[in-house]
Amino acid sequence: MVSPALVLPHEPDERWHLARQLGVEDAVIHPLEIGNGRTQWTYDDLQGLSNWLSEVGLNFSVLEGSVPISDRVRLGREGRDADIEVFKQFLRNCGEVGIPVVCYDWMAGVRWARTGAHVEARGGSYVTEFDVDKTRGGPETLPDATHEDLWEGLEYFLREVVPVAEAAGVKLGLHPDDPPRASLRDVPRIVTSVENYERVLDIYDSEYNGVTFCQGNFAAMGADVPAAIERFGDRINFVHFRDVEGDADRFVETWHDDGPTDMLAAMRAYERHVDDDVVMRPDHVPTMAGEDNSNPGYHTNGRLFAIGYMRGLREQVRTDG
Ligand SMILES: [Mn+2]
Repeated sequence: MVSPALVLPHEPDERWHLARQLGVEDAVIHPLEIGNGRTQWTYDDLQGLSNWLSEVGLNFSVLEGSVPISDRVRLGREGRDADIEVFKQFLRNCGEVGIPVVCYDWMAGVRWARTGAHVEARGGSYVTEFDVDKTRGGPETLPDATHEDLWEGLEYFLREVVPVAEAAGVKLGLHPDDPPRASLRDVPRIVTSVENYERVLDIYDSEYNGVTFCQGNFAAMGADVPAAIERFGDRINFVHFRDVEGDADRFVETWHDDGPTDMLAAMRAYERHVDDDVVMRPDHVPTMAGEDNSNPGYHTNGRLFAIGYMRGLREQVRTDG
């Protein structure tokens, strides 16, 4: 059984109340900046936000933005131990506040990438696209990074931090590289296939070393989505519900009810194989009429639609038994 959740701002506004009106109780906090240019959470920030959320009946269920992992940690470079200590203290703080899941990623240098954000979809709504032929240039800050650097960095990181996560009671969910390509703009990537996830899970065998199942990325990998959900099962700690049309070279995002993946079969797989306390949020929704597309994928109306659709799918799965 999975619960629909929403990305909410880290300060209260009407979206907190829209969530409650939709019957959503689980908040996913995903800011890129906490305020005044700061990007790192203190214990007081986290506790204050948790108190604020609980006042309106929301759980602080997942933290996925401003998670302190540096590229020197990801690439195993000089100085990583000091940065890993920062992450360990961050995990302990999350545990003290009672945040059960932290979502992180292993994308060095180039973050999630799209080559277009004004692709027309149903009724003149906008979705994003990726086309590898439209990507240009490499970042200047990552000379000579290799796949092996990333693997070694991730292995070292997980051996250091998973015991701390276990002690703190905070589960980790590794988000796929988006798009899931072996390299992007000359920077290597490793979180790009079901097989590579198996390797990640084997590095440290613990439910605290888990997956953020960002469904659209698994679709872009060419994976059988329901089969992958069953395969990872109780190692899935968080879900991003979305779909794409295409593959890792070229895709467009779709409305949740209008993509190629069998979303009912996916929901059935989550209900059967994933732990009860896992939350699922809509990811990358279409921009709808009246919205300015200044933050593609993250406007409000498409999320309201997605939550209704997710709840309907879940009800169908439960009715089918
Ligand atoms: Mn995602």
